[in-house]
Order: sequence, then C-alpha cells, then structure tokens
Amino acid sequence: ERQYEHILTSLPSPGIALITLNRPKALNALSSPLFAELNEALAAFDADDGVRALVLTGSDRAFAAGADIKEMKDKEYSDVYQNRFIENWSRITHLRKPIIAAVSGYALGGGCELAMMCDIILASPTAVFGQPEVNIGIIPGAGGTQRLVRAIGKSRAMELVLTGRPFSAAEAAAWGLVSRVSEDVLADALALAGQIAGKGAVAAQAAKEAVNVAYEGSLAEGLRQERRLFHGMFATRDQKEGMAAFAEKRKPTWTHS
Ligand code: CO8
Repeated sequence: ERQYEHILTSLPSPGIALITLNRPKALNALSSPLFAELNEALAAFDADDGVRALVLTGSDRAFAAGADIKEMKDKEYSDVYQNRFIENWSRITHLRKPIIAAVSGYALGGGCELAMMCDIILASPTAVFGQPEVNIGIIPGAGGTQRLVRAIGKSRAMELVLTGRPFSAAEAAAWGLVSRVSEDVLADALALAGQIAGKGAVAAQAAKEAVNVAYEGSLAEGLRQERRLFHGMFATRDQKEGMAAFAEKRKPTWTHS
C-alpha cells in the first residue's frame, strides 16, 4: 500500500475510496508535490475495479486554503507559462468515477476550485468558500471564473471574484453551489458515495458523463450526447438485470458490466 506525504488514502467501506488532503500546518495549501500525489491516488483509484465512488476531504479547519502562495510568490510569467503551471491540477475532472467533495472550513481560491472540480459538493456549516485571488494581485486560475459562473450565475460570481469576499455554507447552498449543508459532512459524503457505489458502475459513469456535457456544453449537443449514452446502456448486462429485476419485483444484482 502506497504511503503519501501530503494526502491520506483509505478504503473505508466496499466500493468507496477516501482521499484526505493532509498539510495541516499550511491549512492544506495546494502545492505541486501535493497535486502530484493527489493525481497519482486518483489514477490508482480510477483504475481499481473495486472502487465505484470517491470522496475528497480536508480537515475540520480547512478543505484547502488555496494554492500555496509561498510556492508561487517568486514565479515569473515565463516560468508559469513555459512550465504550464497548474495545468495538470485539473486531472481530477477526467475521473470516470463519481467524486464527492466533503468541505469543512476554508475552501478558498484553488481550494474552492478543487471542490468545484468534483461532481457533488457537500458542505459543513463551518465551510467558508471564496475566490480571494484578487486580494493578492492575481485571478482564479483553475476554473474559478468559469465554474462559479455556471454554478451560481454571472452577477454573484462577478461580485465574488471582483471583491474576493468569502461566502458561507448557507449562501453556497442557497445559490446551488453545494447540494446541501450537513452537520456531519464526511459521514454524509461517505453515505452518499455508498449509495452511488450501489448502482451499476457503467450506468453511474455514463450518467456522470452526460451531466457533465450539460455543464460544459450547449443544450443541443448535450441532448445528443445524452441520447447516445442512453442508447449505449442497452449494450450492458446491468440494463438487462436492472429491468428484469424491476419486472420480477426483486433487487438487482449488478455485475458492473
Ligand atoms: N498558501 C500557503 N500557505 C498558506 C495558505 C496558502 N494559500 N493559506 C494559509 N497558509 C499558511 C499560513 O501562511 C500559515 O502558515 P505559518 O503558520 O507558517 O505562518 C498557516 O497556513 C496558517 O494560516 P493563518 O495563520 O493565516 O491562519 P488564519 O486562521 O489566521 O487565516 C486564512 C486563515 C483566512 C485562510 C488565511 O490563511 C488566508 O487568507 N490564506 C490565504 C487564502 C488565499 O488567498 N487563497 C488563494 C490563494 S491563490 C490561489 O489559490 C490561486 C488558484 C490557482 C489554481 C489552483 C488550482 C486548484
């Protein structure tokens, strides 16, 4: 079993993988070494047939307080441009399997962006979101200006990105950035992952892909792709089993194939 320095990984129950960001002294600031490990763990779990849903979390105090400002502060334009700084930090969006962010404490800057790269966000009442980059002379670099607009609308996103003001779990829930506020956010995220892991894996992955088309593209293209993925379900054993089980009034036994 691989041991990491900046993250913790575990398999808390069948079908579920948990990744915990673990740089407590820096409030889980996102550094290049942390992302190298996160990407490695994500790739390993995505390739593991025993894993059908993932949960990403931080500590009670911080999901992640942003990209590591100390790592970034002396970088020049030519460094970040030529080295494609943070380009591979969005690899999490290429996961086939559903991933839930369980957010407690600070989710600022890159931390908010990382949460938004997940498929579902659940927030503890203590969660504090924000895109404060403007306060340190930069702008969001990993989707903050794009995904926030889609999640909560242009006027709110514009206000938050231009002022850098933090916003609460309650605001995030009212605006639809998170699906709910939960007192025991990690337990609830694991329970939700358990529900998803209980579905046929092919259907869960196709559903995720189809929802992401709606999120990323136009309606016409989304409806076309949805129909194609829907048709594809009829090539799976799980479709035969799922519909037969319904007709026979019994629970389906998924083969995830
Ligand atoms: N980078 C580096 N170190 C950090 C960061 C950070 N983003 N945030 C906190 N830390 C460190 C502090 O420096 C401090 O270290 P030390 O003990 O050595 O002084 C330690 O964590 C504890 O922090 P504080 O003492 O500041 O704790 P407070 O409770 O007083 O404040 C805050 C907590 C409000 C969260 C405060 O730490 C803060 O404002 N942090 C910076 C937030 C921020 O500006 N984030 C945006 C960064 S820019 C960015 O994310 C660009 C995105 C790029 C793409 C990312 C793709 C995923």
